[in-house]
Amino acid sequence: MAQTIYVLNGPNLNMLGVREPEKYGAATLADVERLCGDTCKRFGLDMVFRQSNIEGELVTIIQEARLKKAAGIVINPAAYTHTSVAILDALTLTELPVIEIHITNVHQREPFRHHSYVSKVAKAVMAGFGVQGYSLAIQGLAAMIGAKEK
Ligand code: CA2
Repeated sequence: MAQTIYVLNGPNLNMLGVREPEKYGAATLADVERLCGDTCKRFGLDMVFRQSNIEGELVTIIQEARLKKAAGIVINPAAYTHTSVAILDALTLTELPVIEIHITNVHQREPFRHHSYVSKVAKAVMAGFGVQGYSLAIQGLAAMIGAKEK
């Protein structure tokens, strides 16, 4: 049976491609979903792709990933990266491999973006590759969970 990975997106990422294209690029969240789906397909992975603007909803989806026996999580927690102990705790409780991804290089941005709660549990962090980073993050997770390219 195919392994399933969860690709999760935090607040305001539904605005991708609609606002601030100079910072976040022209791709929409639907484009990112397609990119991630194509990458998962290459590795024979099933994908659940979600976005929420609500912290508690993200916690519930993370808990769902564990219940559904997902093989790992790729997450762009957006602003919750820098604020959310609840998301850190939920990710920790899953005991799943977690890859943190950011479209921008957060370390070149405001100091408040330099700290990440999620990094405490992430196996790896991807930042600054634009939306292509999602595909790279999935490829890294695939290697970690032993999914081979078809
Ligand atoms: O670089 C990233 O991927 C971020 O996670 C994006 C977050 C930001 O708070 C993090 O510090 C870094 C912001 C997501 C907001 O997305 C937008 C997309 C288009 C237009 C406006 C916001």
